[in-house]
Amino acid sequence: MMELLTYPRETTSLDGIWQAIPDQYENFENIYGDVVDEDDLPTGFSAEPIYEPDASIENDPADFNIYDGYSVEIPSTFGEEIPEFRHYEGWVWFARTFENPLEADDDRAFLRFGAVNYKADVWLNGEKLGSHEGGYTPFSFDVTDELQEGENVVVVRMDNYRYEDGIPNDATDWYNFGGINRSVEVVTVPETYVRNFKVETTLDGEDVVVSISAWVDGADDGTTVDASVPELDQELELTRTASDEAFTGEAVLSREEVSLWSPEDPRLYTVAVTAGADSVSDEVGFREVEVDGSDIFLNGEPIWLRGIALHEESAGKGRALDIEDVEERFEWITELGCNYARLAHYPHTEEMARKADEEGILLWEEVPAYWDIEFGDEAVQDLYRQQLRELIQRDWNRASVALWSIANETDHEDETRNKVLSEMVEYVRGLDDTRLVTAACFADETDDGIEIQDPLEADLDVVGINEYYGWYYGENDDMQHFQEEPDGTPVLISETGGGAKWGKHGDADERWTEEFQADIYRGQTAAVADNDQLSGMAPWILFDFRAPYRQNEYQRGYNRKGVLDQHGRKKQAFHVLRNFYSEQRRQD
Ligand code: GCB
Repeated sequence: MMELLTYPRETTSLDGIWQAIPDQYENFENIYGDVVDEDDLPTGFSAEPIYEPDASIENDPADFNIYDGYSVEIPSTFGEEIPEFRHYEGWVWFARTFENPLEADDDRAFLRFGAVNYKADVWLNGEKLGSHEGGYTPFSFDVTDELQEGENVVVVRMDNYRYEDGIPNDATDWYNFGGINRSVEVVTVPETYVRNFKVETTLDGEDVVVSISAWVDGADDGTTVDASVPELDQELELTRTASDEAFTGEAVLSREEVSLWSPEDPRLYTVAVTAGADSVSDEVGFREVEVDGSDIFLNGEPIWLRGIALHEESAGKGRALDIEDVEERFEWITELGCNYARLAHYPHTEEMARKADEEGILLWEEVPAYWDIEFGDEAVQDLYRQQLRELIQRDWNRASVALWSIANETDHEDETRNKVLSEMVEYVRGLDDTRLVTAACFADETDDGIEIQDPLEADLDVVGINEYYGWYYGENDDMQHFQEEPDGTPVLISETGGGAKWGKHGDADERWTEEFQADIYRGQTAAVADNDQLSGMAPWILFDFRAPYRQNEYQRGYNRKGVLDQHGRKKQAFHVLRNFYSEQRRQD
């Protein structure tokens, strides 16, 4: 299944006020569940029109009336919108009406959700469109046949239970923010339309080879598909050899005429693709990222990644970031002197990658295969591939995205995990082999020092190591004992750090003080600076985030490892890291 590319299109937004009703006892299933039987409906309900109280029933109490729910703004995190449901996990029904946006009879229409955490069942005018599992990636339904003249009603049953066989599973060190967390829109397209396209850049000596692939639905033998890069005077016809394949073409440019995308010069070009009456365009940077020996290269030059990790969260808004939140995050990242950020532990809003493209920040993007996933379960493997696919097909035109991370802290002594992760690496490469595949792994302590013993190293382009020397174990500067392998796989420190309560001061050996945390950063940065196998770091983490596991007197529901607190107030470690990065920059 190819993800529908919607961003470069004009769409009809269904953001705004929706009605929402929590359904803790799962009462509503009778209406919209698989068995819709009028006789089974609780008193006060009728199936048509949806959820309207039955006027023929005297004193109809209409205990649940979708037109009389809580009014919530979409996108949003449900528990943040309705404070009395702040910690609720379970079913919530959402509904709204909208006018049919179709303009011509032969247009097709899709209903697209940016993300619903965690499961969504969707109906349009009483017809079930389908279901989706996975809280962080987009999905869409073809609604051409279900749309009716005039008013339409869309109903979503959101389910934010945590599941043992989910991805993530039921235990995470982040908050379970349920809701329609990202935008909803109706996308209308002509009968023949570009479902998605992919732009890939490779450097060959002085040549910059730009390959474009376009997936066109409804194409026949007579359909012509063209691509252009107007600023570079490029126009090419894309062709295909079989009807189930993508249309492809290649432009060979010279390095002199193209400004390659980089953190120093994040140049974007408009790339347009036309298929019959349909035309889409996007802003795309041309660049090449690869590894050679123990180094990561951008456009043929080695690069050291000065990063920071972050969750997708904003105080009082949960996971539903707006554009001001996105901008604020990049202001902090830039102020730290970063050229790189790890978007942990799941796909963040696509606005993050778009902003990173503009700002010149390389990204690590990740799916939430976190801790104890049921890797042996085939349905879980399908869900795993689905989430990888939905992320990759959403962001594969973002120059900023350099690394696809397939997992975080999974057990490398588990044979099933080793086999499945190895398969996932190949799956990712099959979708996109122009980026680096990575995972956040553990290093092991051996008689020789600290080493990577995870067999996945052999499959990955880059190994991430999560280590907490100076916090959970060991000394701040223990990473100096990390054993370099000559020409070994490049390693990024994907996590390191410690907790501090903003404003708590004391000695550097007093846990939870800013001084204690700053000292960890001093030790860690000194230990990693001179190791040839290390290609960068992304300490844990930019700002404090909600975490139900963390309940001591300094935490009270927050993981306090941020170099900022949840309100954006700086701790001392912020300055230590910024100074280290400015020193690194001088050496570059
Ligand atoms: C980790 C996890 C991260 C946690 C962090 C911590 O290794 O990957 O999700 O929040 O440690 O604070 O312990």
